[in-house]
Amino acid sequence: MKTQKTVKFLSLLAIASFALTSCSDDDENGMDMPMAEVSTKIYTSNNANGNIDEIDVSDMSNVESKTLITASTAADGVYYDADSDAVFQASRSNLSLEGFSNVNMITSGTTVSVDFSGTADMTSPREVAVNGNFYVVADNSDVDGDTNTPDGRLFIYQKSGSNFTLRNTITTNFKLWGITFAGSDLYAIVDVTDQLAVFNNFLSNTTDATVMATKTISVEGIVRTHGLAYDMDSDVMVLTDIGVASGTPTSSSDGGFHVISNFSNKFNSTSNGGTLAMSSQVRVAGSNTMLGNPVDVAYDSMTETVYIAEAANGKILAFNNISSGGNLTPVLDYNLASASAVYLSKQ
Ligand SMILES: [Ca+2]
Ligand SMILES: [Ca+2]
Ligand SMILES: [Ca+2]
Repeated sequence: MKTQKTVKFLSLLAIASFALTSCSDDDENGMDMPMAEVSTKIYTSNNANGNIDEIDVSDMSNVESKTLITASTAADGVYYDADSDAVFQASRSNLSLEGFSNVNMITSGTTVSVDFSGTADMTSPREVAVNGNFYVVADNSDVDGDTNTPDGRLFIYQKSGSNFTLRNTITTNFKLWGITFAGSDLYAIVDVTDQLAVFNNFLSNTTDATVMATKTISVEGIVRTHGLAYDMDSDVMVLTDIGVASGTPTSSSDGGFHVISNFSNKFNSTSNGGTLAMSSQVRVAGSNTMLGNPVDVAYDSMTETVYIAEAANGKILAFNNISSGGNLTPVLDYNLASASAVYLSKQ
């Protein structure tokens, strides 16, 4: 990613330099550029109206946002590709991937038409994880017609031009929700449990098949995990805990999230079927947090900020100063009914 950003920055510099120097190609004054500021944006999807919000959190004291009006009425699993300036989500009303171009140019409230589309293969799409041109969607519908046996499907799409083509489908022997790539490995939370699974070299599974996770561990202190975010540069994993999903008076304030630093080492040293101890984690939860059902998460390692899609309370939340955990008050409280997914993009 860093290489891509550098290439993009250099090409922008080249364009700006060309514009400034006009026809003169030996003028070095084009390098007299202002320092590029880091722009931090959050992209969200939701199950209330299916629209996509872009929230500019570069300056947390002056947050700006815009809404792209989509034809979908419910969506999950959002992703932004900075190189093509396109945003993608898994439509739960159309049961397919959909993408929208020229995001930077679109003004808030614009009704957008689908520029990238896939076939409607899915039943209940949730999180999206991207690796190159491969877009993996977790589907949490029952596979075998018996809701008493846990299972799920991972739909592997390949993006080519404006189309997503279904390459193959992997069936899991557990219920799915959040998924994310760490290099070639795919991490998946085991829904309705406190467990985290990994599939090593996930995309090497090129045919329709049932595939067992390479390793599954329990995460102490979590009731029911749902969303996850992994940052490779800092080696930090963040897992959400939705507690009780619904039906009790505390279900909208019983959530939290866990931050696991030095994650690779801790995961590798936990045996298959073993438990990663609470003492190796930091937990954020409590009455100040507004965490009830945190269904998805993104992590900014540069500012050590955690972004949460909070479904029960209808919000996008952000937390910083997370190192000691506890009952933190969010630094961002952005209303988004039935928030389902959040994605971080820094440029
Ligand atoms: Ca089943
Ligand atoms: Ca809850
Ligand atoms: Ca996400």
